[in-house]
Amino acid sequence: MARHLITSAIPYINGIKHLGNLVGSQLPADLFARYQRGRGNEVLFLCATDEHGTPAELAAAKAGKPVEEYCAEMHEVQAKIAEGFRLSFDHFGRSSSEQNQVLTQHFAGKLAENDLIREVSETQIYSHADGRFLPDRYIEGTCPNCGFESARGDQCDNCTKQLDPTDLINPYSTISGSTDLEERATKHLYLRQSEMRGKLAEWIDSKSDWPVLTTSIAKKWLNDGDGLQDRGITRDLDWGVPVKKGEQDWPGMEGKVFYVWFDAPIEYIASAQEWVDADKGTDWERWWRTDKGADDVTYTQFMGKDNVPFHTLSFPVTIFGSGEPWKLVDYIKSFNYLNYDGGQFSTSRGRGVFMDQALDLLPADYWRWWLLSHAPESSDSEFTWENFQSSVNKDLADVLGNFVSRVTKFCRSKFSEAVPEGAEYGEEELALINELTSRTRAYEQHMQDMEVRKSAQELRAIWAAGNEYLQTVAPWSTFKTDPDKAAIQIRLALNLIPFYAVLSAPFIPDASASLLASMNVTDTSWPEDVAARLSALQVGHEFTVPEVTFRKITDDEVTEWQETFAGTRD
Ligand code: B3M
Ligand code: ZN
Repeated sequence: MARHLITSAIPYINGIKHLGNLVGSQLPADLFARYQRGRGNEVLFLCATDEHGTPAELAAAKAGKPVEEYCAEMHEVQAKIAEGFRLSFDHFGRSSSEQNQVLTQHFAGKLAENDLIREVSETQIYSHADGRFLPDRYIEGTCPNCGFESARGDQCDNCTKQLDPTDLINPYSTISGSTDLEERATKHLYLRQSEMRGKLAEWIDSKSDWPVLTTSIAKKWLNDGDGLQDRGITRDLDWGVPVKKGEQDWPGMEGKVFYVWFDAPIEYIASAQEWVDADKGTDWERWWRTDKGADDVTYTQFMGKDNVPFHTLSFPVTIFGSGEPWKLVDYIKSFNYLNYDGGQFSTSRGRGVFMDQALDLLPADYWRWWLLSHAPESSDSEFTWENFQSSVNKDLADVLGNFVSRVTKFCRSKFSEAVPEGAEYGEEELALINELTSRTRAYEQHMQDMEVRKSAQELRAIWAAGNEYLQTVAPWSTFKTDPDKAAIQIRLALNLIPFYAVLSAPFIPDASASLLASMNVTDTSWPEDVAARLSALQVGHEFTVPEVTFRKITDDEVTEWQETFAGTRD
């Protein structure tokens, strides 16, 4: 049995995420986790909320709440929505946990011991209007790399370059908008990333099987003259992990916290500790320490492309630099952006569909199917309501849903709600079984390779093959002249339903469970032997005709939803 450690980028705590965020990390990670569990492998699937830094402070201030309280509430909100989308995390942790605090301070201590941290006296931006230092996201300005005019203090959204606030041209405070800023002296810790250039390059070069999107971004920043500059890892904020060297105080660093991007990836590890402390598991080191059993773990990370530099450069520096046997990522699956109807999703302008709103409109499976089958893998992709309507109506309602409904209703009306008696499968049946065997093997390969769109295409073809078979053999006509033969055709078609349910479970888990329940089937094991599975339902096996599996989306709904989500949410 293989062992898979799977993490999704941990979403910021400030507000509810949109569908573009979902499809860029959590959802494909869930697909892969469900698939690996389906294959009988051992899986630890972790996520968390990313609770530190200025975004959290700003959002709490806007909500008029103390930041601890705001984070605790928003964590519950995000956890509930994740459950609504059936994201099957083994644990959904919090980067503000005690476990992460201790571990973050531990890593900082090790890095200091290994001479990978230096103290720097530097100038930082002080805002007269706001009466405070302005760290990263409290400042915006023009990107020195690409000229983008609203680059944030820590990263340019346009070219993904990691920045320091003082790099920005024409900076202004995002709190007050003031440009009355002054550079003042203060002391900070820097991670000596540049020391690791050789080691990182060697590591990235050894990953020839990684998606080009991942390695091209990593190599770009690695080879770019200043892409791997030493990075400030402390901030003048109240909210965050207090700067310490292991358990010891760090002279001169009083009142400072670690930068959010330093502690956030460490939460991947801390989340496993939280999982044990919550009594959901027993041994987290077995997943994370190569000296304690994690050497046979395959670790896969899922994230949007803007997060790639932090996972291919900064976090590996923390891991390598600790000199301790932590499990290093084996595969990074990254995604481009999903756009919304001719533009970008915008959290601030409420443009596009947010996770809570989506679930108010339709059940999770509808969204899961569309998002995964249109995952922005090789390029950015776009959500439009027409495209969503057409995918749902064709793939889910016409192909899968209609197949199930026709077969079960026909059986009930001509035979009974049980598998009818009949002779052996004939040529047409065996041909379909052959086709499905080879398609299932192709599907498995795509799922294993995390080729999300190709997997969806193959699954759709598997559903369609059943429909085509039904269309060709036409049991409703056969029945008039040869009821025995119609019984065979229906028996195979009935067997296809639980087979489809098991194969489709990673994409549409709720529909899968309800199809299995209607078919009275409890065997959810993977169909290694397709032929055997397609004759598993015995003559006389009872079922009930399922409720409508997927309904169609109407033109009126499309019109209404287009208006509703054009950008008004406050
Ligand atoms: N919270 C950014 C994001 O949600 C950031 C990811 C952290 S992964 C350690 O896209
Ligand atoms: Zn830029």
